[in-house]
Amino acid sequence: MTVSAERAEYYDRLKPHSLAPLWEILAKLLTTKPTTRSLPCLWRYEDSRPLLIESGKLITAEEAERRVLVLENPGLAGEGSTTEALYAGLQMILPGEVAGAHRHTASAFRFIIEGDQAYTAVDGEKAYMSAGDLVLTPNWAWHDHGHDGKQPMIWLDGLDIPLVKYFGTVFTEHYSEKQFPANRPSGSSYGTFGHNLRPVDDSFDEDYSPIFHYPYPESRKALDAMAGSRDPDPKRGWAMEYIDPTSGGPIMPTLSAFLSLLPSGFKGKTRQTTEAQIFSCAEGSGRTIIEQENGDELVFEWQARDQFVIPIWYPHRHETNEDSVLFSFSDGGVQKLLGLYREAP
Ligand code: GTQ
Repeated sequence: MTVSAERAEYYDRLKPHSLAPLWEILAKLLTTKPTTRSLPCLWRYEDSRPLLIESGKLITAEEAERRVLVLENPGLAGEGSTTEALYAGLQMILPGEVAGAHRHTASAFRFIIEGDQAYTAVDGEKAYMSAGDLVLTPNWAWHDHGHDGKQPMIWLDGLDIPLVKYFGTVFTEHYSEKQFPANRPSGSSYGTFGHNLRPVDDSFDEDYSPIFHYPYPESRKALDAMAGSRDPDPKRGWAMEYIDPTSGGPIMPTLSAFLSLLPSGFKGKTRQTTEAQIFSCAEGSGRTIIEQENGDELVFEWQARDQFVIPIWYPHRHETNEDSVLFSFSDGGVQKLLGLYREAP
C-alpha cells in the first residue's frame, strides 16, 4: 500500500513523539499463520567434526571458556541462534582440559556425540558422560566440564539463550575457582532419584530436576520396551520425552527433549507443529523431507551424529534406511505453558 503525502507527513510528525501508526504494520504483526526467519538446515558431522577438531589447535578450552561451534541458523546470521528461541552448538573438550565453573539464567543440556571419560559437574557432582547420554545444567546451577580420558570429547549443547535474551533476563556469574568444589559422589543424584523412588526426608530443595544425568543405555532400554509393546506413532515412531521425575513434565521449563526409535523402512506421516525442533541422530540413517513455502520439498539425508533443524510450522516427515534413533529438543514445553502450542491434525 502506498502512503499518501498527507499521511506520510503525519507519520513523520509522530516519530519525534515515539508514536507509530498500527494500521501500517498490523498485518505484519498479526499474521494468519506462524512466520519464522529460521531456515531448515542440516549439519553433517563429517563436515563439522574436522572443523571442531581444528579449533582445538587454535584455542584452549580455558581461553574460550566454552570451545563451541554454534549451529547458527543461516536465516539468523550473526545472532548466534539456531531458531528464534533456541541455541545449539557442538562443544569439544580435550583430555586434561577444564572448562571453568560458571552459572547463568539460561538453561542448558548436553547430548553426547562422541567420546567418554569427560564429565560435567553440576553443583559439585560429576556426571561422567558417554555417547547418547543427556546431561542437564538447569537455570542458575553451577557447572564446569573436565576430561580424564584420552580422546577428544564432543557433545551437542542445547540452550534457551535466545529466549532468555529476548526477555533481557541474562545473568552470568563466574565461580571464584576453576571448578566448583566436589561435594557428592559421582552418580549419586541418578542413583538416588532415577529409580522411581524418593528419599522420605524429601531432602532435595532445588526447584529443578533432582536428576541431571540420563544415561543412554537406560533411555535406549525404555525405547526397546515401548517398541515391544505398542505400535509406533505414525509421525514420530516410538517417541519418549525426557522428564523431570518430580513433575512428570519437561526436563526444564524452557527446554523439552525427546528420544525416538524409528524402525527400518519407517515412512512417517507429515507433522506440522509450532515447536521448533533441533535433531541429532544417535543411531542409524534416513531422511527428513520438509515442505517449503513454495511447495518444493527439501530432503535432508542424515546419519548418526548429524544435526538438523526444523523451524516452526514447516510440514516434515521422517523416513529411515535402518533402525534409527533420533534425539531432539524443542521449545514445545514453554509454548504449552504459555498456551501457544499447536499441532496440525
Ligand atoms: O557448557 O556451559 O554451548 O555456558 C554455551 C554456553 C555451552 C556450557 C554453550 C554455555 C555452555
